[in-house]
Amino acid sequence: MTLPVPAPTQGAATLALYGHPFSSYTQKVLTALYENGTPFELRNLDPAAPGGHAAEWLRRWPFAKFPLLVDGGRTVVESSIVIEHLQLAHPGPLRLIPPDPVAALEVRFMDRFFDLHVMAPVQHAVGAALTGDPARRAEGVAVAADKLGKAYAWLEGEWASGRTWAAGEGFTMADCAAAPALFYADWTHPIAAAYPLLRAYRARLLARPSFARTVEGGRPYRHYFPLGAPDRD
Ligand SMILES: N[C@@H](CCC(=O)N[C@@H](CS)C(=O)NCC(=O)O)C(=O)O
Repeated sequence: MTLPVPAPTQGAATLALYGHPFSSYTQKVLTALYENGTPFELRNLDPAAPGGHAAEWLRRWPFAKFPLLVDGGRTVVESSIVIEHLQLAHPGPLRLIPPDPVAALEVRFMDRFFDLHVMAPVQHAVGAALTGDPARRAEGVAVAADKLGKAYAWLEGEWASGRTWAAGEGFTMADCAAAPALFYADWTHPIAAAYPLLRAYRARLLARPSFARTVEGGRPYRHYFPLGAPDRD
C-alpha cells in the first residue's frame, strides 16, 4: 500500500512528538528536529508531566513504544522512520539522509548498527536492572558489557579511517542514532581508554548543539537511570 507523503510545510508547528526527554529513541528524533530547527510540540509522556498524553499515545500505538510522531492525520512510529518522514515531509537545511542512494545506504546501515548493537544491549541491561532483582541486574550488565565491548572495538576500527561522523564528513541520521546510544552505553559499560577515536566521537556528539540541547532536556530525569547516572556529561 502506498501512502501519500504530506507536502512539505513550513512555519507553524504541525508536528506533535509523543515521547520522553530521557528516552534514547525520543532523543534520537529530538536531535534530528533540532538539527533542522523543525517546529514541533513535545507531548511529554512522563507520568508527572502535564497534559495526560499517555491515553492518546496508546490509542495510536498500542505497542506502547515511543517516540511517536503525529503529522496532521498521520501517525509515524519507529525513530528511523520518523526521521525519514521528516526528511520527506518537512525538509530543512541539513539533509539527514543523503540524496545519493549508496551514501544513504551507509547512513541507514550505521543507524541500524547503533540501534541494534549499541542501544539494544543498553536497553537489555536497563530492563534487567529495573526488575529490582540483583541476579538479573548482574546478568543484564554482563551481557551488555560483552556486546558493547565488541561494538566499541568494531567502531574504533571504523573511525581509524579518519571519519568525523558516523557515515563520513556530514552529520546524518546515523549520528542522531549514535548520540543517545553512545551517551547511555558509556554509562552502562564505559568506553575504555583503548578506544580513543570512539571516545572522541562521543565527545563530538555531546558538543553538537542539537544533542547538547537534547541532553539538557533529559537532565531532570537522570534519577530514572537504574544503573546510576554518573556525575558527568
Ligand atoms: N525501535 C523503536 C524502539 C523504541 C523504544 O524502545 N522506545 C522505548 C523508550 S527509549 C520505549 O518505548 N520503552 C517503553 C517500553 O518498552 O515499555 C524505535 O526506534 O523507535
